[in-house]
Amino acid sequence: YKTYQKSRLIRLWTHLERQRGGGGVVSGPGEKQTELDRRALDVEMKRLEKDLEKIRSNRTLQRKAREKESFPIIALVGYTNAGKSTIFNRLTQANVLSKDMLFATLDPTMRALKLPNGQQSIMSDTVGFIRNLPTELVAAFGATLEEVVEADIILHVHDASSEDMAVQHQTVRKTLKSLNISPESDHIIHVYNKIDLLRDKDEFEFNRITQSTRKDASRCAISAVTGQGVNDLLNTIIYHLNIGQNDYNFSIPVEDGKAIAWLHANATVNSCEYNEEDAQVCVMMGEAAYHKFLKVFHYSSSDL
Ligand SMILES: Nc1nc2c(ncn2[C@@H]2O[C@H](COP(=O)(O)OP(=O)(O)O)[C@@H](O)[C@H]2O)c(=O)[nH]1
Ligand SMILES: [Mg+2]
Repeated sequence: YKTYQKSRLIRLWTHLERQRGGGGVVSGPGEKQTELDRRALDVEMKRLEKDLEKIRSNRTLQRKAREKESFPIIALVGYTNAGKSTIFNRLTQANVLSKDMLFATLDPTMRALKLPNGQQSIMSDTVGFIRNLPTELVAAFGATLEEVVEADIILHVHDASSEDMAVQHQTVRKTLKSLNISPESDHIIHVYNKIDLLRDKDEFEFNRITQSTRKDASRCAISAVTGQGVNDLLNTIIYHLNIGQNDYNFSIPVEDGKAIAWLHANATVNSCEYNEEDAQVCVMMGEAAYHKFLKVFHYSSSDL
C-alpha cells in the first residue's frame, strides 16, 4: 500500500513539475497553489521515506526474533493480480497472533500460519513482480523482497486463467534470478491459482494443469476463492518443510520450560515423558532447527 501511495505521489509530482512549465517568473494564484502542493508533497514524501525506514528496522527486529524461534518462512511471489493476497488472506485469517509473535503484528504482510500438522510458520505476502519496474520503486521493493530471499519455501503463484501466464512466468523467473534465487530451486512450489475460472474457460488447459500437478510434488492447482485444492497445497507445504528431517532425543531438566516449549513450537514432538528431574523429549526436525536449538539452549541430542 505504501509502495502504491509512493508511486502515486511520484506520478503526481512529475505532473506538477510539467504543469509549472518552462521557466520564467509566473505569478498569480495558480503558481502559489502549486508551490503549496509541492511543499505538502515534499513533507508527505519525507514521511513516507521515514515509514519505509521504520519498516526496514522492524524487519531487522523481526528477523532477529525469527532466528531465535526459527519459524520457517513461506513467501508468496508472482505476477501482479495472480492472487497472492487472496491466498495469503485465505490461509492466514484463521490464525490468531500470539503475544510472543510481536513481529508479526508490526507488518501487515507477515502473518502466522499454523499448518494442519501443528507446525508454526510465517507467511509473507509480497508486491507483485511486474515488467519494467520503475527505478524509484526498487528501494521500496527491496524491503519486502528480503523475505523472499530468506524464505524456506517460495510459493510461486500463477494466474492459470490468464492468457499471459507464460510471459508472466518469465518475468517472475527473471526477478527471482535478480535476487540470486534459482528459478529451478527445489524450495519453489508452483501454485496454479484461479482454476475455478480456468475450468469454465478452457477445459483442455484445466485438465492439463490439474493432471500435471497430480504427478508432481512441486505443483498445486487451487482456487483461492472457492478453496478447492487448498488442503492439497497445505500438505505440499508440510511435505517440503519436512524434507531432511531427523529424529532427535533430548534430556531436559524440567525447570527449563523454555527449551521444552521451543521444541513444541518448532519441532514435531513424537513423545515427551517427564521423570522426576528431566523430560525425555523425542522430536523430529530439520538439521538447521537442531543447530538453532543447540545454539540457544545448549542441549545436544543423545543417541536413541
Ligand atoms: N475467480 C477467482 N478469482 C481470484 C482467485 N484468486 C484471486 N482472484 C481474484 O484476482 C484478483 C487479484 O487477486 P489478488 O490476491 O489481489 O492478487 P495479487 O496481486 O497477486 O495479490 C482479485 O480480484 C481476486 O479476487 C481465484 O482463485 N479465483
Ligand atoms: Mg497483492
